[in-house]
Amino acid sequence: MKDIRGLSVTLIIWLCLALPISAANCTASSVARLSVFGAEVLNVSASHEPAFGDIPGNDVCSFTVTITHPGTGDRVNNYISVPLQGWNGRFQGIGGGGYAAGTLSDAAPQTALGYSTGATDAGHDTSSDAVDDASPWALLSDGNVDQNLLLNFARRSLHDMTVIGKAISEDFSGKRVEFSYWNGCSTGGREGLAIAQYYPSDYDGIIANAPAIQWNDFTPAQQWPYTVQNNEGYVLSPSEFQAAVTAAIAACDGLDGFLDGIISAPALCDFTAQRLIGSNLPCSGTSNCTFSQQAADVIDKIWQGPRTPRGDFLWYGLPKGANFSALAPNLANSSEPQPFLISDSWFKGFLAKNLNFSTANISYTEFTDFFLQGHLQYDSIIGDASPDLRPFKEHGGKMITWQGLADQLIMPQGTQLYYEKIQNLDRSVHDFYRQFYSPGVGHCGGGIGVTPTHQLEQLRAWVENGTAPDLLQAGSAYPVNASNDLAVGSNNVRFQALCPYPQVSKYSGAGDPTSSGSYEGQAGMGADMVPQQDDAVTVCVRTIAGMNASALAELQTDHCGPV
Ligand SMILES: [Ca+2]
Repeated sequence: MKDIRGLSVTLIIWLCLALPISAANCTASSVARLSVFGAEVLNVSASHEPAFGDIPGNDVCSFTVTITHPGTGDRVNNYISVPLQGWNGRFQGIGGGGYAAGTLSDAAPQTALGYSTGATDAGHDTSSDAVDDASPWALLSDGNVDQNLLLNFARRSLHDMTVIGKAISEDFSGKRVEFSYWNGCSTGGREGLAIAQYYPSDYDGIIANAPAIQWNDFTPAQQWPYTVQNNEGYVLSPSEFQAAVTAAIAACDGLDGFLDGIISAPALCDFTAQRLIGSNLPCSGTSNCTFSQQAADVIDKIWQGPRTPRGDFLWYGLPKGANFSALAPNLANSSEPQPFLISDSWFKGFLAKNLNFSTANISYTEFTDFFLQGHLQYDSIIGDASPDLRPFKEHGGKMITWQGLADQLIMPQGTQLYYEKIQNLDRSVHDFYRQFYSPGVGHCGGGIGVTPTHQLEQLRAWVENGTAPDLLQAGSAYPVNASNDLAVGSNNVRFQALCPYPQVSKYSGAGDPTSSGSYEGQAGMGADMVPQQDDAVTVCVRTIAGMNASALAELQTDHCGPV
């Protein structure tokens, strides 16, 4: 009898687990276990969304959980979505971009894949305007930074959301979260690394792409092109910028051994704009028809990166080959230089602490002062570059970063420097954290180079099966030697596996570049952005003409040479 009763209980539990959750269960009362240490839950609401994100069949229950940290007056919204059917037992935290702590639109494609998802607004707006501009929330009053909302944005809200997201996933489904993943790029990449540092047990796997870590270095560095143009009294035209990018690529393309319109060995590229002086430019109206000494000086200062008035290093400049248009935008019918909105907002709100402050008048000396003050005031809040990842490693966490080597917003040199610092503390970093760099690719994508195609799947294989990503599968919608303006649609036509840093991808120099048989690993010069003492590393390349079954098998079984 006892055995039969036990069997019945087992059967009932099994039936409950196997049954899809009814839409009628999608109510706020269906989740009971919401306790967030340090916060108070103000409200929970639930809504059934049969086509979440306008994806047919993406049938989810979406919860909005509003919390506050007592005494602060903040109201933080957490957006959790759980599939009604086919939940895969995995929770995925969704990263943000710019000043938005979460990108809500990124959740729906992931619930369609079976994940439950979570994103937070960290107590301030997540709309597209809020991505570029922190002014609605930066200050409580002039000179008075809202440190609480900054802390929310930096890290606290990420953990709160994760606690809430896991609890709701489990309460609503009646099953436990088996694995959890963070997925983000840019601000989302910074958030992933902040979680690894501050909340090392929150996630089993973290995607931290093009991470906005070293916030107090790269954010002022984003303002450098604007400050240089103002201080030098010279506004570069789009044709001058483009001439510099085109000439740099032409000069340094072949240093990696393969003329493909991509600089894959940026550390070897010593091209300067001085070589362009006197060359012809496309011109119209009042724009210059000849490349001037002044234009060359301004571009070389931007490439060099921010320096103190006496020339001391502050941070890296834009990689050669990266587009200038993001950090040095041009407005039609304007003869004034324009700032990058995110860094300009940081200078006004958090450094000058005055939304009416004119950043156009910042001298080189004042720039250095702001740079150093930023470190002093905010490194402990939003530096996010502690290299000590031992607790994350001991938790068993695995992490992958990829970044474009032509990133036009966040200097990949900083990301590599961070990896070097981790490695200096822990020589086994490769066992739990790997970085991959995509030549010819911009910030979180864009450009003619290859970008990863199966990053989350490869991270899952590492976390759940112990299959480490010796190569990261990647693809490009552009054929070899395509120009940026060549429209080829959104489907990938070329595939290549990226090697983990500090190994690099390099063409062997012979044969058809669209045939995998033409490629082999060989020794060559490193493409690290930060020059190393010994720059000779073993490199490997596998370019696959089509992502067919045999190509995938090759990617999954092949290995790069030793570091
Ligand atoms: Ca090349």
